[in-house]
Amino acid sequence: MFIPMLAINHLRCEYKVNPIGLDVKSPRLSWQLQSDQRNCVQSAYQIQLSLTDCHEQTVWDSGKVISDQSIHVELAGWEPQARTRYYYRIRVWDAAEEQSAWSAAAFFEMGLMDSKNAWQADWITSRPDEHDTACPRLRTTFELKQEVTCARIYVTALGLYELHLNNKRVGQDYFTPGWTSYGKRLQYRVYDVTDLLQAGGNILGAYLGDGWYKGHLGWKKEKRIFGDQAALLLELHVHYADGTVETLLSDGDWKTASSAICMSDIYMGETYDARLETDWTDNTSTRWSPVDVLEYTKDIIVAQENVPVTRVQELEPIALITTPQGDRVLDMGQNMVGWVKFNIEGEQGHTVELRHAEILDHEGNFYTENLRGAAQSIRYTLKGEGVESYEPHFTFQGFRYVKLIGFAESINLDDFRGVVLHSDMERTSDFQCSSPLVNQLHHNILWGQKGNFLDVPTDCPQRDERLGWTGDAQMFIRTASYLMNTGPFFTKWLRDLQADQGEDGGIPFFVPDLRSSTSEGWGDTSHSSAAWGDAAVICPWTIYEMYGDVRLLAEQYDSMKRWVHYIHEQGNNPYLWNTGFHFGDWLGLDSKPDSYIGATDKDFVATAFYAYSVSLVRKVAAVLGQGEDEAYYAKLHDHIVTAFREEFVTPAGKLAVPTQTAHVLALHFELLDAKARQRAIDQLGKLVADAGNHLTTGFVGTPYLNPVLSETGHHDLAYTLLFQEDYPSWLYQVTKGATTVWEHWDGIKEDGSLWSADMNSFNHYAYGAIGEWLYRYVAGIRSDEKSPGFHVVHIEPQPGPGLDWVEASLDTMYGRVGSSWYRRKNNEMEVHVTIPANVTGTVVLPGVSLQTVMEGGLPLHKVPHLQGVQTKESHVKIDLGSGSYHFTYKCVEESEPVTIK
Ligand code: RAM
Repeated sequence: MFIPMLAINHLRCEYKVNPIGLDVKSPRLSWQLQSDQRNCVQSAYQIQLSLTDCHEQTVWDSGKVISDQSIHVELAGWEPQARTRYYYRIRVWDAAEEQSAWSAAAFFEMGLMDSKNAWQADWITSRPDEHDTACPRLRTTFELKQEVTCARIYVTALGLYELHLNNKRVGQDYFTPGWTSYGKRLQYRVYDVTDLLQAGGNILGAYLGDGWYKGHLGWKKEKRIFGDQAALLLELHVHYADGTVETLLSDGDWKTASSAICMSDIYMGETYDARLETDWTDNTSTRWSPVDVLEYTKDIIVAQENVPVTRVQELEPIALITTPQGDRVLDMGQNMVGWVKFNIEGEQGHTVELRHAEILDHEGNFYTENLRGAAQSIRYTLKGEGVESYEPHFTFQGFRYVKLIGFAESINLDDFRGVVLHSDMERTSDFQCSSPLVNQLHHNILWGQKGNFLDVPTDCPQRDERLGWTGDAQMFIRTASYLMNTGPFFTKWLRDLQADQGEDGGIPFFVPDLRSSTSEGWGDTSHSSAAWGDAAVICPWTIYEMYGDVRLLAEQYDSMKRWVHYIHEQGNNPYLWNTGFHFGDWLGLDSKPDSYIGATDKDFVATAFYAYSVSLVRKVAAVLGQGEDEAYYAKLHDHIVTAFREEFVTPAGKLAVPTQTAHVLALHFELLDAKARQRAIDQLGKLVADAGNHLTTGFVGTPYLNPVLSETGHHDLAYTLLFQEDYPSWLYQVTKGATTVWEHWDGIKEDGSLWSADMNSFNHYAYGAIGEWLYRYVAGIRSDEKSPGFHVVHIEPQPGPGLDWVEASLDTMYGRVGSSWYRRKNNEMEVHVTIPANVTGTVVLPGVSLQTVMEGGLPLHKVPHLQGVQTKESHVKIDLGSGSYHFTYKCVEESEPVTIK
């Protein structure tokens, strides 16, 4: 096949492939260059927009723009029209002025644009009745007058909706319109329904579910947190061949009826009576009554921001177990999030039930105590008409095991499938190494993300919690952003965080916040814990570093400033944070008995994060060109660091808080002077050694522990921690058969007993933050904050004891970065590196003398454009342009002197 030398592909608009329903004033385009040459950089680009995919009618042409920018390119100076689809194509020039062909056309389609004022439809609802948990149906019928060229539905709901047009489900997304801070922001979605319409009569209907809006939410057994009436808002715009447009609106003419979904609740599960199923067209056995029009604001409606939740994969059960207690239980082989779909045949009126659990207990029995108030139960009553297929609608379960109740004697595993649902983020990386246990850990981290990125980053997906805990999100965001493209996911969530931020700048414990609407409120201590509230700063900064998203920084800048200002105002010392409630080093192993809060002094944690957040806000000010702010935050940071040292470092330079987490934070956030820093480095090594080369850290210390050890000359110790298999360690749970990451280091104890059921999730991603270390240190793929989004990439593989090889890749916005290393016999190393086109970078080869480095079989100095430098640490640093490189060299023994060039 002929491959052109320079080509353009991977076209994205606002991170997305052909998005429909954008309400962005200047949409941003991203593309990737493909070249068979090394050192390919873009010198110019041209973008053309057209109303057709064959580009015969250009509506906007950027002309040739001299720029190397190929991600988030704003279509500046051009204004999109509402409800219009634009096709775009791109071509580029490289440094040698070689021109690519035009890319294939991609498109983006605008939404309502002025969503506040654009809605003509009414909110409609079914009359509340005593069957409050049942899911009503709403429907309308209409005639099409002539041939249709295209049709769109614009829709949202209070609660959740599932649309059907002419008896076919509309769209492939679930849990729509997603979970936002409902009182302040509600997303609408756009569907292209051209192909679902039919000539003549049509029927359009929706199921409404309680969802997060009015179902159970939070651990206080509360419901109706955001409202008590589910409702639908919908517009269908039909474009006819003669150029006219007809609009069908949700209004008082719609009809409502009950449905076969008798109960559906995020935590509780679903009750479905198939005997009550009727066709959308049925008028004989279904009693359709008029809907109510509901007065509810439309001012808060915004276009869909996140990628949708979809069915991402299906799992086959691996076994049917009969437990000692006699239960029949399916084993899905994986702790997963979604639901089970099944086929069943039986008598009319017979009810079966599926219960869901994450684990079996010590004796092998079905265990649900850790679910607390979440029933996770599916009940299905058969209609008795041959094989019936069923899956739930507005609920999801976190489970590996499924207890089957009321099913026939013989069970066929083929009748059951686990449907995995989560926000449909692009998978962006791979990591394999010579240790099967570490590979399983990586797998578990990935599944932690799958299970907990269902529209909102949640702490856990199974018990009566499933909330957007801010602390957990900031701990895991960098790992998450290696594993998948989280740009749109966090863009949406951060807008909710900003919406829920207090007037004083405080940040709720979880976002969306449940406080505002509850009767009792969530108490005084419901917001602004150190390391939790700092998500306001850490999350946008991480998205900036990983995807180069300056717009998000600009959008969140005010919120970040308000957060650090909030801290500044606490207590009577503006440079320390020593008041208020904090989760501290949550679940640290050095906690007092009966406490969840680790031993690290809470004021220490709070002040350390204060300093860190201010240091990031200073960087953001610099990126945004806010010079005065930058100077202000630099000064503020100096003051905090000084106060921190006075308070927490002895005059002799010893950290006054003697925990692993304290040392990790002080080092990672660079809070110490040179003398104290060295003491802290040494002391951290000692603290880990004193704990028998084990960690004692909780949620706050753990994410930074191995990165800090690797950065401070304790890299081998980081590997030692990684490879521990006994409690407490990452691999302990792997050896216990975990398929996701646990909330506690000892969720299941050595003797098989369990951590207290009141808080024992087996799918909590916080400790999965070690994933970042695997990519950033072990494989060594690092971004450069000065050229974010991996426009400059640094590859610094760091082999260590216990691994013979690693193969890793990361699909950045620019294309695939690869880093693999292999330890061969006789101290030989092989390092394979790939840098995508329009990216430059460096590779640092550890423990090597420059003279021995070969690339592609040639000594380095004979390879055109490659120059290595020997650094002090017996590393060789080589500047690289794009391309694939194959380095081989002989490792220098630690003791061997290296000549520095
Ligand atoms: C637990 C949550 C979460 C944590 C908070 C403090 O209930 O599961 O992980 O952030 O507590």
